[in-house]
Amino acid sequence: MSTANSQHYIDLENQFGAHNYHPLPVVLTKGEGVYVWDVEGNRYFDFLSAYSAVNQGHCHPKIIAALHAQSNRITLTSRAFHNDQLGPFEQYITSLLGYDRVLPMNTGVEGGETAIKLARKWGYTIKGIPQNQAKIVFASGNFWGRTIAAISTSQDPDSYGDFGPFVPGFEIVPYNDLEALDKAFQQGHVAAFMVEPIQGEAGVIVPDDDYLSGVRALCSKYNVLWIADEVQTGLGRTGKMLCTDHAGVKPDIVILGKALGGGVFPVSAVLANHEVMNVLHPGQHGSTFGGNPLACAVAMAALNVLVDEDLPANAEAMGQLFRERLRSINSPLVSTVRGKGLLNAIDIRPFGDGKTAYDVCLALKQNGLLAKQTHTHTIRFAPPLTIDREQIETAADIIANTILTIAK
Ligand code: IF1
Repeated sequence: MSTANSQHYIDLENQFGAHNYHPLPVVLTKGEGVYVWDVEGNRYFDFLSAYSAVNQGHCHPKIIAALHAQSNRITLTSRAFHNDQLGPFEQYITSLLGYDRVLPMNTGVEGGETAIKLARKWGYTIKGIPQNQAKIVFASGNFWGRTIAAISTSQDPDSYGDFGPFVPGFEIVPYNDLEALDKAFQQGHVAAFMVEPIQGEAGVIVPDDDYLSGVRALCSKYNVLWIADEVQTGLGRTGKMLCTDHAGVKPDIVILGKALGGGVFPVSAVLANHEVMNVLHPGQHGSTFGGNPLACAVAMAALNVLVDEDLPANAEAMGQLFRERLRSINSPLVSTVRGKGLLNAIDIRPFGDGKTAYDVCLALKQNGLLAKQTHTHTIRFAPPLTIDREQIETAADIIANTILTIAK
């Protein structure tokens, strides 16, 4: 356990770190499964899972074992040379998810940038779009990271404010609106449509049941690549291995990140079939750490855990139970409950003297559960997918009791 108290660590961050976050006032020092502990020894349910990067639970023994074993052999070779982990990882993930090829990167946003480069190059060299006229369509409310390209598609002033000028060739259509998408595609020169199957940061926005199949049909009709950003929704989070599996449709490009690294290492990946992936030739894309042997060993263990423990199915079952419990909370504070699998959220009506979802999160922390608000009135609940029935019921009780007492 740490020797100093929480305030000591918070003061250090305030004095020496950039203030680009406003964390909940808790200092974590240990994680195991669905639980984390602060430096005072208090235990909490982790209902954020590092924004769905800890789907397999904190410090999963099989993932830690893979990390240790590989770290004692070789950790980084660069792609200037081959290594004995990359090929097996590529074979495993492409066969598991049903694509011909994979391009490994590190962070989710690098996955997004990679997908956009692939789509643009495919647009020029295969679809025949005139040079520098390729358009990529995004959905309003999207969030795919913090790079200049990623904030160029954002409608959130906190994301894009004072960071211009922005990347050209991006268009925005309303989310969950097939008519608007059809119209955008009719303008021509569209290389791709990039969209989250469920919008995470926007507040766990679940589209209509026919939206994803409609996206698939329109992209096929207009010869537009469908890029599914599954960085947050993928790898079991919504009750299927990929969120698009709920609709039984296959995007042309899938972006994975977060839980691909098993909560211990940054690993992202872009999957596509030959026609798309083969537009890239040596020297046209890459990254120092992309596909490093340590990342590949950890990612194979992370995927193995999802499959061996059937975590997508557990997420589906525990998610249904969780939403039922949340919907039974009889409180004027809760306006909506929504989600799929173990990606859920509730909207909190302002209460007391202007209190919001953040105040509910503070109270939840006092009661032993860590969660994060998004956009003032929404609280996202995303525990590790390893959570069991007893744990999800205990956590739901904590949430219910907190909400029922906070407004008194
Ligand atoms: C932060 C949000 C979540 C993502 C989707 C790509 C990325 C993300 C759908 C980029 C990243 C993270 C970023 C992190 C907090 C978190 C987040 F609140 F910012 F929006 F999850 F909702 N696609 N999301 O959600 O992946 O480059 O971060 O590995 O920036 O504060 P990354």
